[in-house]
Amino acid sequence: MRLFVALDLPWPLRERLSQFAFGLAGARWVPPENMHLTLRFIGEVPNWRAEEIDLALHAIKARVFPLVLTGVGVFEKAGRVTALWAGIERSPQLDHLQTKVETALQRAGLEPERRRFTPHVTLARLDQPANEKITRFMQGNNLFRAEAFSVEHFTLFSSQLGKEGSVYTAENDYRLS
Ligand code: 3AM
Repeated sequence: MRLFVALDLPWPLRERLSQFAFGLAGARWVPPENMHLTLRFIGEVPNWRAEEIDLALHAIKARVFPLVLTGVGVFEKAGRVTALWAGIERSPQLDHLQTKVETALQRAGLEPERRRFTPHVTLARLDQPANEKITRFMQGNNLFRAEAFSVEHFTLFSSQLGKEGSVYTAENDYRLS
């Protein structure tokens, strides 16, 4: 199974995020049902390891906390824009939860994640040099700020590549208290 741990987003927020989509040739906009905030990408694991991961995630104790999406940005690689995303307001509680997830996964036998946690919600994937349309997207939406929502659980998702793109399935939810 190909797995990742993420936060679900409330539907009204997904609908608001889907309004960012605009005509940008070559951009693959994330459909609302696939929107999420990745806490940790895990990758392909055998079923027995997935069960250990599930147990480790169950053992996490953390508090419900509010989260605000704000601003937009891009990821770039080798001079090409690879993703457009909505940003997250700095949240020590989110960092705390992410650290707990990372610790739990290492306890379940995974190698440490070396990349820094850069919380975001991917809006579109693409692969093109920066251009005027992308600059306008950034400038036009940099004041974006959504209403806070309450993070009450986190989720272990599996991901399958279908004909129409990735299909994510919530394998389990882990409640915060
Ligand atoms: O939260 P986002 O959409 O940025 O890009 C994938 C997605 O991130 C990322 O995991 C999330 C759920 O699929 N992802 C996919 N393959 C990856 C890899 N090999 C990866 N992240 C790191 N390494």
